[in-house]
Amino acid sequence: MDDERKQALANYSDKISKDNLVPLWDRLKTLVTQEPQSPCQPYLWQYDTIRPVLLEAGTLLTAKEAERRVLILENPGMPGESKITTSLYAGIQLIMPGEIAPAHKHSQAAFRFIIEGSGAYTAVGGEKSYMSKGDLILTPNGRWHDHGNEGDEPTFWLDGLDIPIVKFLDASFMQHHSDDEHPHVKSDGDSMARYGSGMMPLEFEPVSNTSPVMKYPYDRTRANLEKMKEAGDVDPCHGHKLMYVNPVDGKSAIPTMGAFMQLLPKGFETASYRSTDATIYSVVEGTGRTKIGDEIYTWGPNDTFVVPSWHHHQHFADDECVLFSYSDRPVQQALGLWRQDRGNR
Ligand code: GTQ
Repeated sequence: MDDERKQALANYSDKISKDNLVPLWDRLKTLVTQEPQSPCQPYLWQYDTIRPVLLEAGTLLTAKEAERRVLILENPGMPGESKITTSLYAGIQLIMPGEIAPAHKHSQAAFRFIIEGSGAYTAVGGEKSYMSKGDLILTPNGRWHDHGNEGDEPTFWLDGLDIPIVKFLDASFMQHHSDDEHPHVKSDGDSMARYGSGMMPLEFEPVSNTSPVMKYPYDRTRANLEKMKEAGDVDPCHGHKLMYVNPVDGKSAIPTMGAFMQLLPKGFETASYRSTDATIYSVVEGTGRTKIGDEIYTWGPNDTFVVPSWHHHQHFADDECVLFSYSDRPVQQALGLWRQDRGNR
């Protein structure tokens, strides 16, 4: 294109901009990319970095003052956006012995993946779920929830929320309860007994597309992975991997976030894999490394790391390792967008 036409087009763009019009021919390549182009960067947060500064926050303000005492894990590629991936949020929450994080409800769904401590609980709709390391506790959207700590240890967990998705859709509502605690009317394990053991109460009508089971305890998850390991049918890309499901429909336990747990046998090296769902990992057991693109990230228990969309990655397990992970996979699948590349394995 000659300079004269370039100038004419630039003048044209200037002229129409005052009417809030933009030529697509200047933007098409960045809007409709050949492959995912994300500002999300690979990153690893060591628990040893987070734990002491979060405990320090415990001396600076109470859980009640903070409402939720959380350090957000913010992706370095998206400063100021409170996102760990373009669609999801992650934070580490601390509740000290005797504290209560007061009851509220919101459009955002959450899960709590327990990292350290016991004696604390999350109560959802009056059912208290007590926390132990490796448990997954759900907070479906729109349900009253409060957290408390009846034990004598500080308790830490990973909060996974769909905050960026709800913000993108401009669908956020939240309310505070008139009391700090919603009445606790059901005991720990109530929903698991009713819905989570291969049986269902007669005439049960689900009230939402979120799992009615509030807690997926680690002792069960771990035992299931152990059985799979003994059976030996290992997947080259994933090791032994399970997804947390809603027993009503077999789909993701939370409709906006897929959650997974995998066991990698000692010495196992996963085959190179990529998928369009950027994935957040929390290390439960073992030490190892993950190669993302050309970079190696070395991890141990309670570390958190993020693999962006469509980045080739491989895990190397130095010990027997257990990794929890979550992503927006159910959203992409519902919209027919999800893709994976198993390198033909
Ligand atoms: O525990 O309800 O990390 O509302 C962010 C927002 C936790 C919670 C977070 C929340 C919560």
